[in-house]
Amino acid sequence: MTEQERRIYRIGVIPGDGIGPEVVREGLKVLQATAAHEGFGYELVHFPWSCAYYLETGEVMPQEALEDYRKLDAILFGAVGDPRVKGGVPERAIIFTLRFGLDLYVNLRPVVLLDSRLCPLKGKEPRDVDFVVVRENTEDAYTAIGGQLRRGQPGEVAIAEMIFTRQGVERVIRYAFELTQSRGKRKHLTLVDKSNAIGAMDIWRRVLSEVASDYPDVETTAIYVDAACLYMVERPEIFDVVVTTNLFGDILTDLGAAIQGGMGSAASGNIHPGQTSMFEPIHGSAPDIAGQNLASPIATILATAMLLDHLGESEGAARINRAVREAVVDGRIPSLDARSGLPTDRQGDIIAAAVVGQERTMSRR
Ligand code: GGG
Repeated sequence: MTEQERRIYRIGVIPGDGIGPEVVREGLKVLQATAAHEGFGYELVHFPWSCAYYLETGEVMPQEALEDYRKLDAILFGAVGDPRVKGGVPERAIIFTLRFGLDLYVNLRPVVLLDSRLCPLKGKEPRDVDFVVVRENTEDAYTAIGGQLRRGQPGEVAIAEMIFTRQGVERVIRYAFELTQSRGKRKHLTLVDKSNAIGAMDIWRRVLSEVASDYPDVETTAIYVDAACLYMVERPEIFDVVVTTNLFGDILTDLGAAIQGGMGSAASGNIHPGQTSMFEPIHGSAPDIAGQNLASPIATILATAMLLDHLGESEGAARINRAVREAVVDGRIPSLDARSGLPTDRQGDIIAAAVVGQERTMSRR
């Protein structure tokens, strides 16, 4: 193979705070093993943005960083948050700047139970918890339209507007339809909203039914978010693809993480199809266990698989997903939280070895 024929990707890396650097290290270890096996190359571009950087310099992430990101194929992000910095500051400066600045309008969050022992729901098997949430990622109450009046006074007023644009709703619904078709499972798309109480949300139902005529093979249902919470616990098997608003998607996917085995298992992609996109575990920086080699790197490793899928390296992505599934099912990875008894770096070693087919030679700690 000539150098020109070789696929070479530029991947940005933002480890962030707390357990972020530890879990990202393992994601990169698995990336390296997968690249060697699949025959693609990559260049890593490291960024220091974090609360630690903020405490040192007074800035979390410069706006100009967006220009650097546009030259990349994808970004792997760990986590931000530090007890010394007010909550919301690093999230807005890094995560929201990336999502809004790069117009990453899809937040893709698979909810997949790998083994029944990880599920807190009685009698549920992997076939019952296997769906994906498509969360709109650039609108809703996250646009910071609103404000505060008489802050801190008895007559204080706080306003946060929920913004839904026709273009924003339609593009994410179309993405969800395409995904439902390509998954080839039940071809069922569920819209989650609260249009009975919040009248403006009926834009979601109207756009869903208009766009549905372009996808006659996809069956659709629309349910309210309160019912969605109930069904996710009582009968998660009804879901195939879920499309929802930014705020509801944020909340629902933490519930999704819980039913698939915990926050250490939940990966996500912040995606603009065909453009630089960002992949991250949905968990935060967990400062209480940071630096102790205790955190589960599995969510970050699965986010790395999503990143490869986005780059078109679907075989490499599938290898990682298979390696994780097998290691969880046969107990080499006993759980997906900090109580697994298996150090973070050993878990990365196990998955990296499994990706290249050496899993049977790896010994338990
Ligand atoms: N990877 C997602 C992420 O870092 N989210 C930020 C967050 O949840 N911060 C609060 C925290 O770390 O507790």
